[in-house]
Amino acid sequence: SREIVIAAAQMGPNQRADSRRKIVQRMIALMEKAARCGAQLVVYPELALTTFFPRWYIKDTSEIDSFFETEMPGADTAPLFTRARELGITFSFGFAEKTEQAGGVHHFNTSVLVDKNSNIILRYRKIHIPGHSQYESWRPFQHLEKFYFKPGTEPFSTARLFDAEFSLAICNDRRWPETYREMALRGAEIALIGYNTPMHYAPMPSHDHLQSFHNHLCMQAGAYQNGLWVIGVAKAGLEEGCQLLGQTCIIAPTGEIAAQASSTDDEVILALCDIDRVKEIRENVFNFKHHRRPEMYPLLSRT
Ligand code: ING
Repeated sequence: SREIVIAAAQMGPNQRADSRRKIVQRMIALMEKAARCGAQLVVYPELALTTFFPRWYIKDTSEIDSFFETEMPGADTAPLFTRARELGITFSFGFAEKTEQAGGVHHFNTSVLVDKNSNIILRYRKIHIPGHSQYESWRPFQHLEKFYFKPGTEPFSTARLFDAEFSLAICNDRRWPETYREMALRGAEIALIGYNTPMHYAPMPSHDHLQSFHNHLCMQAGAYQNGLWVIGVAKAGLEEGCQLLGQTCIIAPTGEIAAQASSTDDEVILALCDIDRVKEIRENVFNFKHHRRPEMYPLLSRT
């Protein structure tokens, strides 16, 4: 069977003053711990290299740019790629990406999957950008992802690693059922999803106590309804005064939580993932070919 030891490397808070170098050192320590435990793949959170800066309205463009990577790997991230090569570890992490494309400069909320030879075999740019695009004074903190990031222009895609099909998603993507269905219809077997989720959701404070329930509800449902392994990895803890949800987890295609973090700090959790278990779902209850009726869902992919 196709068994892979997958580690989720939950990260505690990245404070605004934390240097890339210091954060990358923490990521390397997590990778070394995971490697000691037999991990073959290490999954990090969304925006792993910086604090969650969309919580502020920053006007100064040079300060904004200080949160973005213009090359991957760059000087600050090269040590992570080097250490991974030495350990023979594949990994995935999220970061703010500034790129020159088609004559323009674009800013994306990006994640990559890197093989053990430091090749970036999959690059994903966040499709579902939550929050708002203008400063809103009523909020205790902002969620200005629509101000800082351009939505991804490529659909979800897959890459092959360890004889299995991987797909990437980021944070808010995990709340949308379309994310998992599109991935599964494209043959994905494992979804790697980093997130930065505040415990306080300003537009609906009465839902604050539901943040961890909704976090697992979405990913467990996505896993079960599409026969996917889902690795959900948090940046957690009190980050610049904002409490971020932890609850990092590795979810089997049955929807069961196979491993879960129990802190809101840097923490490695692992599971021995038998990828062939996706068949338990894909060849039975959610056998798309035999049971799915796309002709009866005409509105589902209508723009
Ligand atoms: N953060 C949050 C998320 O989707 C959010 C935004 C929080 C939306 C709570 C709805 C409810 O987890 C990011 N970065 O998408």
